[in-house]
Amino acid sequence: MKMIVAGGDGFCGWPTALHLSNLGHEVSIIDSKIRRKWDQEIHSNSLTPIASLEERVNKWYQLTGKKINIYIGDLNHYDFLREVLKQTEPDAFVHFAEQRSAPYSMIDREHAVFTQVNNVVGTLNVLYGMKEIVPDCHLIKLGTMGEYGTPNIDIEEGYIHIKHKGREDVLPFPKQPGSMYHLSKVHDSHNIMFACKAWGLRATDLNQGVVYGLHTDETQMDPVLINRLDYDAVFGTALNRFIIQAAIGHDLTVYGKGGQTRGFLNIRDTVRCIEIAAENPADRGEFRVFNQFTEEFSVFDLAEKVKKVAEEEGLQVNIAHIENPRVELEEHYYHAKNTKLKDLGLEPTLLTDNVIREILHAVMKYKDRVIRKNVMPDITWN
Ligand code: NAD
Ligand code: USQ
Repeated sequence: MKMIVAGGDGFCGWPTALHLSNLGHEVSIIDSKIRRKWDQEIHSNSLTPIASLEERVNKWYQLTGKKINIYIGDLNHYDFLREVLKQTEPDAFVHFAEQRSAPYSMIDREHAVFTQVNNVVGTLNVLYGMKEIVPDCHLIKLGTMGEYGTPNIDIEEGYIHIKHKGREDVLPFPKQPGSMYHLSKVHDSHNIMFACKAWGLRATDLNQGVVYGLHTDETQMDPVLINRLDYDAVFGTALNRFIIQAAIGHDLTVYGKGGQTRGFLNIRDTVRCIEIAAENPADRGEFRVFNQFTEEFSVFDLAEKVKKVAEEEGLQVNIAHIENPRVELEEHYYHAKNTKLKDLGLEPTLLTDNVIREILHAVMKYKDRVIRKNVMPDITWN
């Protein structure tokens, strides 16, 4: 298949581009490289030293003989996007290219507006580009489990069967997102659903949980292919942050009570989920939603798991309940369905002690790169 991976220089996109290329697909990356500029803006860095995108794809070619094309540009620039679609004529468009940090979107009005314009307009351009140039292309869009929030009922995969005043229907599951970033994903979902209905496009919205880990089989092939790994309070996410905090002797930063429960998955499963979605495309006119996570954990449970493994490795670890910078429930019901990807063949990588140990060992190599002042959160929701 001919595939575009938009956001292919990022944490999920880079390993996905390699994985799809390794499977024999013809991969083209679109990325504006803006993620690297956000590191400069917030004076932070990837824990791992990452090569330039050009060096990365050259090394991949040297190692495998497989060519990944790169198109440097912004999805918000429609003329650029049209040109790429015309040149590549993709069968699938994998869309990771958004501003994905909740704290970044909550810095101030400018960052909220930027996040929503970047994400919503970028996705709208992809929809119009597909309609105009490649109407049969399958859009595989990264959404988030955070679109649903934490309702006091089970979370279904995209749609819920409702009986109301003697009538019934299958309707989109209610959305209660928890940040300006998560809201942008809800807006995207609505726009994609409408485009599928109105223009007969085909789309899969992957409501992904929090991704942890770092390596995949492909990124491990050479140090130049290493993935980025975020640890700071703006872009770092719960489990990866805790492992890195344990490595540098920092208290594990559980926000508030720590009963916040979310869906999680290993980056190795992210790349496999994209493969599965691509090989089983949605029908024309279908807006399909998969919940892309493998296990549910509360943040306090995760901190305890990390503490146990790190102590077995001879590290001293303290769990701190710090004041929660976010507005969110710290104790709540959480149970979400995630059967659709498993029905299509996903075999989950579970979070065993050994998986945590492997990530910890990988992280220890680079722990001196951590800028400690970036670990504690300073962006608040209110
Ligand atoms: P990332 O920030 O590491 O990568 C995103 C990439 O997209 C970056 O390389 C950036 O330069 C690029 N980009 C952003 N806006 C762009 C634009 N307008 N035009 C072109 N390129 C642009 O993020 P990630 O962690 O790889 O996340 C990828 C996607 O997966 C996001 O949509 C995110 O919402 C979703 N997701 C991530 C996680 C997670 O835990 N990392 C969990 C659920 C969903
Ligand atoms: N948390 C802590 N301590 C930390 C960091 C986070 O207790 O040091 C808590 C947060 O308060 C929150 C939970 O952990 O309750 C998850 O936070 P996170 O920063 O790990 O993840 P989140 O902000 O939700 O965002 C990440 C990605 C985003 C993706 C989302 C999936 O950055 O792109 O959409 O995970 S989900 O959480 O399912 O919405």
